[in-house]
Amino acid sequence: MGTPDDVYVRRQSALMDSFDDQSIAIFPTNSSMTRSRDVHFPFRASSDMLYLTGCEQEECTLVLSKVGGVVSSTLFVQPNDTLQEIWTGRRPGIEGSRSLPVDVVDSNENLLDFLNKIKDSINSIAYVMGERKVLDKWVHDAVYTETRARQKSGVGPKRITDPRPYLSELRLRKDSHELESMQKAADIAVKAHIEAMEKATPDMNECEFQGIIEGAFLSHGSHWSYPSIVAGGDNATILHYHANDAVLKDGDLLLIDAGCEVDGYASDVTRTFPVSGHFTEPQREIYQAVLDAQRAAIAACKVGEQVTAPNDAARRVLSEHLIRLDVIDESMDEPTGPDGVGLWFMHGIGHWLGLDVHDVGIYSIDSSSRVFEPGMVITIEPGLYFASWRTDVDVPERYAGIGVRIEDDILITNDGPVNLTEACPVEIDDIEALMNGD
Ligand SMILES: [Mn+2]
Repeated sequence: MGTPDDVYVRRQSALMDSFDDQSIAIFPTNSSMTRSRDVHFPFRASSDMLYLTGCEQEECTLVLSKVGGVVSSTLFVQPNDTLQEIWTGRRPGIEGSRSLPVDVVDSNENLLDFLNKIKDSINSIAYVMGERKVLDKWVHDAVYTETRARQKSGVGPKRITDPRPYLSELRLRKDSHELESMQKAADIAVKAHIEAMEKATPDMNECEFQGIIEGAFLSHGSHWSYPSIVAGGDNATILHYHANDAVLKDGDLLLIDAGCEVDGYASDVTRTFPVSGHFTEPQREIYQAVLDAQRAAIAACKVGEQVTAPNDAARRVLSEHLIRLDVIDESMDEPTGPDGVGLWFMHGIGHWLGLDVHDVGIYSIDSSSRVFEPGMVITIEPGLYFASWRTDVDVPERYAGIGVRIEDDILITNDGPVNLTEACPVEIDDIEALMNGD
């Protein structure tokens, strides 16, 4: 990872600026999870740990403290254990972790001793209860147990605070190092989607496309950042479709929503294209509506603009198209509302993107929309879905079985929106040209 140590140290200090003096913040990384019996899910360190230290190890805990205005950091890691390492792989251990951007590296065995030693000198603990049992107990006891010393002198922590709102605000605005990783993740995802378009033919199974996409991720040293959605025909109208096992027919559209991860940072891209290489007229009409809506939404991703602006812009454009296409009645009160556009575009316009695919950060402050600031990254992903099997509403015959979503990753800058995934073809002509080798 190309992030210099001082950047991590600055992030640690910025976080501790949120807390009073004489406080600590404790961040255990994720626990390794069992899939079944002896098999574990692939480990992925918690995003907060990656953000604050870049440490990808299992079973470690970061303790940040601020006493007398001085911020210090201690990282507790798994010590070396030859017998364990023969089975599960080499561990950096304490020596091998000294290059990490913290003041002190210590063994997990010493974590509770360390905490007990500093306990009486602190007033508050920032920690997310429930993250790790042994820490839950220590934090609870440290704050609530009335020792004799405490009864006499009142020493020790009195408050548990939630560090997440503060950390979320920091993580929401990406620095140049984070953006470098995000651009790499975007570039790999673009390559994967292009490869899927190039190799598409009717009669392929959705799983074959999943293989192409995820194979491209792996061969570029990456892996998916969320399970890929590979949905042909009517399946594209299921928003979180994961079966990925149907055979595509000539004339079907294929929706692929797939992104990958670099240094923990996610990309999130959706493209919809005809497996035959040619859009039919009805597919063109719906696709162009979604594309125009996406363009309008991206244009609204400007510094100082409310974060609700892209959604409003997309719904306005979709309503114009759907009125023209006779899907929505022109005379209705609220064509952009739930009984108009909302019947066919039922999800949000997008979400923050970063170390998490649905990244941290609130969208409104004091119940009004927050505004875009430089360094924020948001996905813009309008869609239209005409599920032929829907019975709650009359699905227009002409569009039954068509599901289209187009999604790109947009960085907010002072010079306007920057599309990190722009290199992925999106215009009808460009997609058809690519698929037909023109
Ligand atoms: Mn998304």
